[in-house]
Amino acid sequence: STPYNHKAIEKKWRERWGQAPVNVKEDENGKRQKYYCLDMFPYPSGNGLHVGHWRGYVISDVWSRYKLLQGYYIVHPMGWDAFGLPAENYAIKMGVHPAKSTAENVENIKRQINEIAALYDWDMEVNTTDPEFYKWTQWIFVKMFKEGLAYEKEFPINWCPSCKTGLANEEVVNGQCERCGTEVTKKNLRQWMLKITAYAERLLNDLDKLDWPEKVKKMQADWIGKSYGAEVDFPVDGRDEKITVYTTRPDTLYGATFMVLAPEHELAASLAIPETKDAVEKYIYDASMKSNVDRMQDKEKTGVFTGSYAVNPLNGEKTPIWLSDYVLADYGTGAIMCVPAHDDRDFEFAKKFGIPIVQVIAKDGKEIEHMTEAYTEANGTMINSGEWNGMESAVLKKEAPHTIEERGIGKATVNYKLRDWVFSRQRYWGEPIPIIHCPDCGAVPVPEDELPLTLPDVESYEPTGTGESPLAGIDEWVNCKCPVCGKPAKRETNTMPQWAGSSWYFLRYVDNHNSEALVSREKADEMLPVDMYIGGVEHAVLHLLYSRFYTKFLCDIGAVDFDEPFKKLFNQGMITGKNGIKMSKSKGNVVSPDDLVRDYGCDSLRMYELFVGPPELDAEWDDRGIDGVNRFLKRAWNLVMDSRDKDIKATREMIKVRNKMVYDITTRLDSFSLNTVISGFMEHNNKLIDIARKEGGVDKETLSTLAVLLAPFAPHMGEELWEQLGHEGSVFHAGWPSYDVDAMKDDEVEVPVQINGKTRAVVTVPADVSKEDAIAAGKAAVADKLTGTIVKEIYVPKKIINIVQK
Ligand code: ANZ
Ligand code: ZN
Repeated sequence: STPYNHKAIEKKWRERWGQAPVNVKEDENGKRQKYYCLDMFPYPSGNGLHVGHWRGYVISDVWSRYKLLQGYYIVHPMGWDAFGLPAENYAIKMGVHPAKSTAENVENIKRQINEIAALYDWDMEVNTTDPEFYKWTQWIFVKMFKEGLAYEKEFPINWCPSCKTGLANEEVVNGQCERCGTEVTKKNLRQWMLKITAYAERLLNDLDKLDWPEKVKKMQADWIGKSYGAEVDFPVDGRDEKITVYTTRPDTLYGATFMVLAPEHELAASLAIPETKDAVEKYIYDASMKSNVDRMQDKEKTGVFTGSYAVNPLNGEKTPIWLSDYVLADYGTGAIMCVPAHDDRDFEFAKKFGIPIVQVIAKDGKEIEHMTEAYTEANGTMINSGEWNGMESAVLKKEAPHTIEERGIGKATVNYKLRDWVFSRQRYWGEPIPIIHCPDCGAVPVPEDELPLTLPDVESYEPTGTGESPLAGIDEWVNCKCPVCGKPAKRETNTMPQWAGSSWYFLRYVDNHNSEALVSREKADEMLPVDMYIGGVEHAVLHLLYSRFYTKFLCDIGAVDFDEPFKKLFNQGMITGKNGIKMSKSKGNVVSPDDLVRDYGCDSLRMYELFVGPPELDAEWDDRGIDGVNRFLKRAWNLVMDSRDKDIKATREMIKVRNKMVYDITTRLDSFSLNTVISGFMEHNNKLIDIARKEGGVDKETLSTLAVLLAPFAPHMGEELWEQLGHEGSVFHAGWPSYDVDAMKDDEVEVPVQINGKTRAVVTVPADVSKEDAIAAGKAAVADKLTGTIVKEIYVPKKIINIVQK
């Protein structure tokens, strides 16, 4: 029969699908329910796709086609996250307008993505740099401004000296710029901020609603970082001011032997006395040059004594006030009470500067004689703590905030680690922030009906490094009229961060040409929210948190009526080059899909992308493995082609393998164990080949079932086999097969059990039972008659069990 010819088959089906798409909203059973399967949309870089990029797209397409076969209508769009640095850097180097290079890259990558044969609906395409798209990115900003959620603030922010732009906290990874890896510094700049902290509690609580990997939920919960504690007021000795500290451990108040203020604390400089003035001022200046991450890292503690004292409000003792950069200005109150006996950082600081250490919690009530490290557990009995002595610290930890409130020396608090989002960038290639600065009216939003505020052309894309974007150099753009009072005013020249468009793009796909609304209610009701989101884990606290925030905001202003964007999330691992090294052009280890598609076909590459390893883990790429997958497809092809015209009647064994195969593929697919789906196919296919050898072929229903099961993975092959087996229409309308658990059971046989040649009992065992198991079953059935010494045990498969005893 004809050998498997991937080129001919794949070409044929691409053309057919072009004429009669398989993803239909309605079929003979009526309207289909929607299923929205979303990929994290790519950045259209000039480097093109490698086999690593294929992985996520293949996973999402397999899932979409599986849902299609289950009877859903699939919403499966694709688009471009195209603002950002790479296009801008290219413009700086080559002098090509980012819009032009972006358009070229989009065209190229689109062609490459189409090689995957995924079900994308290109009518839904969006591009974040399209003014018709970013009109709505700007509209959301204006709405946030009107709700008081977008505001201006001047403070020292994270600054990348290489990208010459400010960064959000989420973009600083291990002290380095998430984009370029340069050490992040600080810069005092006027910023646009988004008040994501207003949503902290909801962002935390609603994690419970989500069918997401626990790991990602935990990362978000930790990033939001809710803690309970207290703010306690310490009067400054001999002055009118008081210092409010934030503590999660008010139970340790009696152990507070000193205080530390962040160098930026408003009282910091004024607490100096003449003898300490110079040292204090120098310390404050030095700290202003360091980044938060540097300050938090486990380096040797530095600090300076101010010369002033505060009074512990519980025991009236005087505690020295220090400055140190391990206390952050923008967390809590920027001032802490230090309990060296029970906090590692305070312990280290006290040791270094010779400050007394007073233990207040004792395990088993015993005080430690020589403390070599802080006792950081919150369990034990209170000591050295006045009226609290003898209490269980765990109990006190809960009660202390309220006690403090009752005594009027502070208040119970809830605190979050989450900070407001630094939302302005001093770069060219981004959405202009639609704000006008008027000398009389202040910051005024661009009227909604004048959006989009388009990004003007500039002569130099080069970041200025002055803290202003290149837009600041275009006078005719900057100078404008105040929309409120009509007086001369100036445009905001900062642009939005890379994340602005990606925080809501998934809403726009379903109504991408709407000029009246971000998305119409009808379209939103019909197709949103996202049922399954597939992408890399690296966005856990960036994009995935920002999108949840945007969706909640849009829900609050009535633009959509759900407040979580992604019901289910799957994070695929990375495909790496040899030795686990990330694939990249600069490392020279990129494997292009083109040759593999040419030599083995799209179907083989799709299946091999899944076969390389558990989809949630990183996997090392090895070209050679694709051969095995290709061989499997050839064997499946030959099996079907050899049996197809023979009209074989189904045997019990064929029915058993068929049901077991449906069961294995379905349950493994449902649990996203995609690599074992592929090995399952190989295994069952081999069984069918063995049966075909014995029986002259395999029945048509079993072969048809194989074609349907294969279709999500190898769609061309699935369609072709389905047609070769004589079926009308697309395999994707065949319905996903079901299985019968009873039919999967092994056959059983009744076997007589003999002792010394005489039948004493009959046992029922699986037809393919092992010798050991058969004899064990036989012996159990005649146990009361086995009185002698057993000298021989015989099992003739399916016929007889014979025990010889003396
Ligand atoms: C006294 C104390 C005793 C503390 C003890 C801890 C252990 P989380 O859980 O992360 O919120 N802290 C407060 N503000 C700070 C700032 N701006 N910079 C650096 N550290 C700060 O941590 C809260 C604890 O971190 C607070 O509780 C405070 O130290 C410190 F045995 O107060 B604790
Ligand atoms: Zn004005």
